[in-house]
Amino acid sequence: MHISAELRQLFARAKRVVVLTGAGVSAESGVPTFRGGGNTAVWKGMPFDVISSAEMVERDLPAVWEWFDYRRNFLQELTPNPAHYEIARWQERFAELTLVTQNIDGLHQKAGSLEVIELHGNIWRARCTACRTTYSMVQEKRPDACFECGDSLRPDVVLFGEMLPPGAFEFAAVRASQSELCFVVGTSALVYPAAGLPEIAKAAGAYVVEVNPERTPLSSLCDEVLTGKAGEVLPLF
Ligand code: BV8
Ligand code: ZN
Repeated sequence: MHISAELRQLFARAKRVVVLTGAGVSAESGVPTFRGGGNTAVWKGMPFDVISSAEMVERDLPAVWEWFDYRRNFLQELTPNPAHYEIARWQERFAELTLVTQNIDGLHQKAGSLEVIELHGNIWRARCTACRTTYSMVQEKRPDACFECGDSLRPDVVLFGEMLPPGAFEFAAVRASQSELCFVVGTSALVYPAAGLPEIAKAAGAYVVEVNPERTPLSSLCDEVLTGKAGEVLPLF
């Protein structure tokens, strides 16, 4: 895999950089990806986009908690990989780095990234279904019901068919429209509106770079495709 001289020069002088990550950036930490690579996260025979859907919260909230409790347990032992640490270091390298992730695993924060825009929420937080009060599950168990209003709690994660956290995508879109350089790392670019961000960056004149062992629907739009694993490619910068 070759990094062009043009990209190296741009990387050296860029001020406004956007990084969009997906499940692939956590793959080398041992987190299963959703698509491709054969280890799709099917659980109890239910494909993830069935159980991670808004209507499952209505239909069977205990099953949704079972699914997310299982994944949190699995994630408990995992640690960031070189890709997460490299992206955390980029906060010092650029005047304005915007990290936008579709991941809910919290590994970017564990690696030291600050102000992470989590478009799909975070698996370590529970949220009240009624008043949206949130409760951290990093150190403690979630309460049985909301302390504020008594209603039931759900994972603070954006499920299929649900709106993204208010303002998250809009803020990310503004940063993408102002960016000079946009890295798209470890995403199959199938889920919207997240997958629309690189298109916004491209339309604004940013140089768009994809880091992925496989090609995606985004590859043809990119200025440069670095074919490889994030944990191996990002430390080359
Ligand atoms: C919304 C949280 C609107 C839960 C997730 C038809 C057409 C277009 C759109 C739609 C449609 N039908 C429905 C929609 C909308 C839908 C959508 O886009 N569906 C897609 C699937 C067609 N979107 C939504 O529902 C969103 N909400 O649109 O609301 C709305 C408007 C008004 C009123 C109400 C609502 C909400 C989407 C969020 C859903 N939640 N996750 C959970 O995690 O369980 S999405 C889920 O997919 C994950 O969050 C994940 O982040 C996301 C994207 O997946 P990726 O991150 O890309 O991961 P994936 O496994 O797919 O790919 C991994 C990649 O890594 C691969 O390319 C692989 O090659 C690469 N890789 C592997 N190893 C490595 C690597 N790369 C680098 N290094 C490696 N080592
Ligand atoms: Zn409440």
